[in-house]
This record gives sequence, C-alpha cells and structure tokens, in this order.
Amino acid sequence: MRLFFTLLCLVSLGFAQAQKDYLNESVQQKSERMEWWRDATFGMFIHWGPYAVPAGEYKGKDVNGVAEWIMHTGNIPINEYETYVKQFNPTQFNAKEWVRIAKDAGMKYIVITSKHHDGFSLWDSKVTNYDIIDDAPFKRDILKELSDACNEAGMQMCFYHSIMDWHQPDAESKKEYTHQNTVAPDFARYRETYLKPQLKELVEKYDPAVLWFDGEWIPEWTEEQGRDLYNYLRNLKPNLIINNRVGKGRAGMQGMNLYKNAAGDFGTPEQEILEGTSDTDWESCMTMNDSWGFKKTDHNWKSSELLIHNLIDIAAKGGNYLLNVGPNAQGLIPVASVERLREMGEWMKINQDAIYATNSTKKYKEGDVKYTVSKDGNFVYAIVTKPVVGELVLHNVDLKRGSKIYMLGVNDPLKFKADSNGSLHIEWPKELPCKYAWTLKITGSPKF
Ligand code: FHN
Repeated sequence: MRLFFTLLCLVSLGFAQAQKDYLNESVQQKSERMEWWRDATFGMFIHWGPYAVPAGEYKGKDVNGVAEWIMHTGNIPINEYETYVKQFNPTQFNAKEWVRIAKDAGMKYIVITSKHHDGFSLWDSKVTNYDIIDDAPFKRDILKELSDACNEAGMQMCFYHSIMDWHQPDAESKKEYTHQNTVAPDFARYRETYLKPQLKELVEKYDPAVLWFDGEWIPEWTEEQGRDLYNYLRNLKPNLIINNRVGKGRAGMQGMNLYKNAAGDFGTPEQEILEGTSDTDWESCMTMNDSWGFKKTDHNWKSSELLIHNLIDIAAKGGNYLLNVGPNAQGLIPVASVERLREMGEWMKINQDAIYATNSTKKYKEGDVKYTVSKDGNFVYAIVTKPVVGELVLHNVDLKRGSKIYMLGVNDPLKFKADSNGSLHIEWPKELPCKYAWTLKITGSPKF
C-alpha cells in the first residue's frame, strides 16, 4: 500500500511539474521566443477547405459575404454541406509550388486553416473522420505535404484553428450557425475530447511555429478557457507562438487587447492597420480581394501598389502583415493573387532590408515617407511612397557626419546637402530601381 501511494505521489508530482505556467513569462523570455516572428514581418494566410467547391454560390445564386461562411450565410444544413466535402478533390494542389510563391513574394511564414468554422480537418486526424483522408476523395494529408514543403524551403509552418465548430454537435448551444435543433450540447466535452486532442495532434505531428485561433467570440468560450488552452499548448511546445484570439481579449476587428494580461502573444487587427505604433506585438491580417475563401465572383482585387504600401505602413508601425490567398477547389492559388505576390516579391528583392528585422520609431511618418530603423540602430530607412520631382527634404533623421546616402537598388550614392537645421536635401535620381516605393538607406538615427 505504501508503495502504491509513493508511486501515485511521484506520478502526480511529475504531472504537476510538467504543467508550467507560461502566462507570466518574462519580457526577455517572450522576446527570445518572438524574435523570428518579429523579424519576419510578412506572412501568407491561406483559407482553404470544402467551401472552395461552392465558391460563394448556392442553388445557382451568389451568396452574400465571404465564401468560407457559405454554410451559415447560405443556411445550408450539415448533410447538404457534406456533399461539398465529397466533391473536395484538389488534384492540382502542389505544396512546393505554394511555398515557392510565398517565398518568392518575400513571405517568411505560412498560416493555413487546419480547421475553419465548418469543422472540416485538412489533415489525417485520429479524432474524427471529418477530414481530408476519411471523408473527402482527395485522400492526401494537406498539412503534412505543406509542412514538409515549408521545412524544405526554410519557411515557418503555422495553423489557423477555429474554436467555433459548426459540425460538432457539442460545440455550440445556440445552433445559430448549424441550424440544428439538438438537445443542449456539452461544450466542455467538445473542448476536452475534441478541440484539445486535435490541437495536440497538430502540435505533435506537424510542429507548427504559430497557432492562430479564431471563432473565439461564441458565448461558450471564455478568457479563462483561453488561458488554460494557452498554457496547455505552451506545455506541449514551449516556444510556440499563439495569437490573442485564444482567449476573449481582442477588441473586435481592431484586434488589440481589451485588457493588459489578455491571453495570447500578439494582437490581430483584421482588414485594417493600426493607426500608429504599439507596445504590443501585432499582425494585420487582410485579404487581397474581399473574401478569405475562394469566391468565383469576387474580383475586387487590391492593386500591387496598395499591397506594397500596406506592407510598408505596417512595418513602419512595427507590425506584421498576414496577407491572404484563397485557393480554388482544384488546388490552385488564383492568378490575380499570384501576379500581385510576384510584384511584391520583385519589390522586396530590392527593399527587403527596410522591412525585415527592423524597428519602428516614434515619428515613423513624414509626408509621403515612412521610416524604419535597423535592429542594430546604425541605419534609418526612409521609404518614399510617392514619386519625387527634383529634391526630397527629410527633417527627421540625424545623419552620421561624413556618411553617404544610398537608394536600395542603386549602386552610386545620392547627391545631397544638409542645411543648418540638419535637414537633408536629397537629389532624386533619374533612374529608379523599382516601382511603387523607393528606400533611402541613411547612416544615422531617427530624430524622434
Ligand atoms: O469568421 C472568420 C473569417 O471567416 C476569417 O477566417 C477571418 C480571418 O481571420 N476571421 C473571422 C472573421 O473575423
């Protein structure tokens, strides 16, 4: 008997020791864990699943809103939505090609929907058959192929995962999304026997760098459950990064924390960019057209110039840019997206030093110029977003005496004069190395 209790104590002690509290880690510890993410600045968001089959159309009519919500906005019963699952066979899917497109665009990480609100799993899950191997004709593990391609290319693999689940009977009481009149569900059972086991699978099988939660707004979910889930996942993988939608702390689409110790590592502005800089890490997620999931009638594409200017604005404010693509039911990223990403990559090849691994500065904007600062503090990057005629005057930079000013992509230094106030009068070059925006590399420091 004594031996039994001794063993029981040892086991429970061991378990207790394993459950470390990561909610109160030091600033230094968080900085070390977040460093690659902060340096990366630019990532690809991928919304993909059976909703790519209807692609925004139901019973011959265009369904209003984003395509990945069609089950709800189209009022589609579960058994009818499952017919799209039976048709989801993206035979042209090529993970290496998707990763190449992202890498060539200058993106450093990919966040793909492992499970969106419709509850369908894009990997071979042992927790359910409602997944790409068991219930769809495709029978290939999409997340494994994409993870392997990311690892091969040095790209960070990350997963979006919805807490809300329109397919699991226990997952929501109001049934406003699944139109099911079933008995009162057991949300705790869904959380403990479905949600958490699936997340454990994802962490242990694919080793994601980030878990990007969503669908946390349902009444069944609480900040307390979010804090528990955050710790649970960090105990599975201590250097995992998790967004602030793991709890209830985000302020709607503005995305930043409503209160100081909200669970999660970064804020998540959606379809918008913060007004200014923030002491909290943040990442703006945005679509290239209007829909996250592929929508055949959505041709409202943002220009490459606007996408590049968004990236510059976000980097100057110290954030990350998570730019979305919605692949179609054949497994192809829309041509309009690929074309814009190619142009962004051309720009990044010349100007990336002003975007990656930079810090923001208090006065990050001066007219049509956005500023970033190199991590070592030696250089100021002045990114000019409008063409200049004649000379450009910069007031916000302390130039290191005797140093030169270069435009990234141009070999020879630019001609300039510093006036008695230290303002720099820079002669604009005739030949420009790229379109849409141009970076001046200045040895010195920001005045503000
Ligand atoms: O409902 C989702 C939506 O489908 C999409 O996934 C966006 C992107 O993060 N998040 C939610 C809307 O806020």
